[in-house]
Amino acid sequence: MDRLHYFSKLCLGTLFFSLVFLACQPKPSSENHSSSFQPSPSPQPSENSPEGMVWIPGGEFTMGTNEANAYPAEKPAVNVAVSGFWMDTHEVTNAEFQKFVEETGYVTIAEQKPDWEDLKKQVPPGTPKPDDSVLVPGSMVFTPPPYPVPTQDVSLWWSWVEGASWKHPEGPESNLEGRANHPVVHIAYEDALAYAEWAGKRLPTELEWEFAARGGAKGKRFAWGDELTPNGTYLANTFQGVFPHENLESDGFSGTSPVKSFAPNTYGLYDMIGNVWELTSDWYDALKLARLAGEAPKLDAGMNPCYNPENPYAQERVIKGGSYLCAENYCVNYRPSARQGQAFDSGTSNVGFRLVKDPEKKRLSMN
Ligand SMILES: [Ca+2]
Ligand SMILES: [Ca+2]
Repeated sequence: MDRLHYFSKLCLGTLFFSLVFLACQPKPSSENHSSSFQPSPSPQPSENSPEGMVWIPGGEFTMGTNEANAYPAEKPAVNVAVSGFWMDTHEVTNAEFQKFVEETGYVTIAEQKPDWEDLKKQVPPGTPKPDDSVLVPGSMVFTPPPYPVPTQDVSLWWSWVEGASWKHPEGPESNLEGRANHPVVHIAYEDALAYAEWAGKRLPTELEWEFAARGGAKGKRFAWGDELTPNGTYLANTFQGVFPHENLESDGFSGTSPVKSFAPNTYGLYDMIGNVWELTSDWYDALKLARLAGEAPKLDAGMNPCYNPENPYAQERVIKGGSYLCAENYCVNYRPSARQGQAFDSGTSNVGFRLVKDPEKKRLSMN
């Protein structure tokens, strides 16, 4: 669910919703985020560790899974490799994002009035302009129903909330009091890029993110092993109970949690699994693993790098790691192989990001 989804629904009614969604997004520029094959791990550079970052050595690893009950887009498991890089130990927090906004005056997508001139380029010609009263700044907020609902219809627990933004995660009446160290949310891809430029870092590729999340373990279902809660210990902020109405908070948190509330992985990375989904720089391609394994045609230059059979024309970036909303009875996305598409122009209350940085030598050679 994203804002174009929402406006389409308002403008045209549900009858036309699917058609609008299918035709609404611009074709992205072609990008290649595939890794250069480099089988050996890279030793930590002699340069000083950037503050708040750890060295991820890279190397060859098995991406994806052959698990029978995993989603098709996570299959098959395939050997790939990434070069070493620095990575933030935790998700970007509200305090960090606030510093960026104070220094730059940046205004996020969710805080801006949607521009019909922009939106109409993404819907079929002749689509009527929605009423100005609905073209207002806002974002998608998880709004749990008080009773069990069918889990096929995400609109039963996602609501467009006017005035919701990173500063007001649940809407205008909410604020960040007591949440300085929680991950920032309601961040669209463009917002994350702006922050990254300010911070002198970049978003990780999907391969880099999955390599880092696995912490060097091979073929494990979860980032820490094969059990979700070994010896009854919660190792990530996910959703316990029956999604979406019954949040038991057995892990101690109903929504986002302060970063570093759970044990880090072997690389010293916190909350790679759970808390908030994390944006990567890759376009979402449901056949990515199959293409890497040679089981689906490779994408040629000039072809649309996005492919989502559920939304064939959607333009989405890959998000990884699942969130505080991932439940055993619903999405089960708290695994390193899990991957999902997120509309490039939308944030939600359960998506954030962390950044990476190349070692000095690579940065110099890139300039
Ligand atoms: Ca939780
Ligand atoms: Ca996370």
